[in-house]
Amino acid sequence: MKPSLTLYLAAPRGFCAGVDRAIKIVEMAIEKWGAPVYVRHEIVHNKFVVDSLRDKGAVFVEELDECPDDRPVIFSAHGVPKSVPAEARRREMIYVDATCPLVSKVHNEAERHFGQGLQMVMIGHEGHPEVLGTMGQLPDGEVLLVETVSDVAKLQPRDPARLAFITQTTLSVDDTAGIVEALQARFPQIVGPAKEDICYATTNRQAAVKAVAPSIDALLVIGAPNSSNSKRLVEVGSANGCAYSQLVQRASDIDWRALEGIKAAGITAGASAPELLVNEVIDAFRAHYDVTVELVETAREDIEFKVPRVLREAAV
Ligand code: 0CN
Ligand code: SF4
Repeated sequence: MKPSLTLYLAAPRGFCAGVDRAIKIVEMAIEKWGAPVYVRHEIVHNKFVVDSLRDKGAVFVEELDECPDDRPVIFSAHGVPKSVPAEARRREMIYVDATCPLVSKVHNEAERHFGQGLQMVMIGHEGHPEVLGTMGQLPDGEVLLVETVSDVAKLQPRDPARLAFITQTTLSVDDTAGIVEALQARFPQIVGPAKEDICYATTNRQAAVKAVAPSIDALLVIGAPNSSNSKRLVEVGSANGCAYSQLVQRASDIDWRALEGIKAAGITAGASAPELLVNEVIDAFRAHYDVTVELVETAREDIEFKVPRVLREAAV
């Protein structure tokens, strides 16, 4: 007899519109131009996605100088510094930019503020490709990075009265609110978006975790260790009443010993994690427990982003 367990499935979870579009771009580029198609950085932060695209003919590299001039290259969903497409143009390469439109929106905000002579404060995680891409929209020194509330006190802007802020799209909604508050307290004239630049997918997935966290003994977030939005879901779980919140890439990562004796678990997936892996985890639970699945849906999503025109044209 297996012990009984209620499995709460958070919704929305998994693929967002930007990830869906980015993966389609790689697939359609391979169809149009044939293999190999180069991809600068993991198209989205998921090993399973990257491995399956590699099987179809994608070659993943970190930098443009690893790509030949005569093969197409795709830029990942996280965005790239301006210097990258500039270099691709200089080398007369075919490139397709899979930057999520919601990341491009932040790039445009940065440009607009820069055009008005404002220096930028970016809230984000140092070294993350989206942060490198967004900071790389403007000349060096124009974007100051803060990661925490205490970083705000250390800022040394050129002119405290001429500042704007922008954010990474995949941050913790709650932590970011605290940093924005600190910025506004120190720089009352700072210009910014209504709240921050966190995207709908990040916001919705965190809200769904908040809704399930109080009813569960364990939360499993399906996602990769380099996926910012997935890691934030783990933090939201632990901050909202589920002390055992863990990131797992797939079912084989689950520590069943740690789950012994639990009555209820929650499952969610980061924006770059395929539903196939969610189903794999549910099946693994079924092998260990007598499972009842309950859906906890806090929002519906119907956003879709078009692929760039060059890929919508007939294949050559
Ligand atoms: O996991 P992702 O590839 O990226 P981050 O959460 O690390 O930014 O998910 C897609 C998000 C974007 C852009
Ligand atoms: Fe775009 Fe948000 Fe998805 Fe990133 S997580 S690809 S910003 S929709």
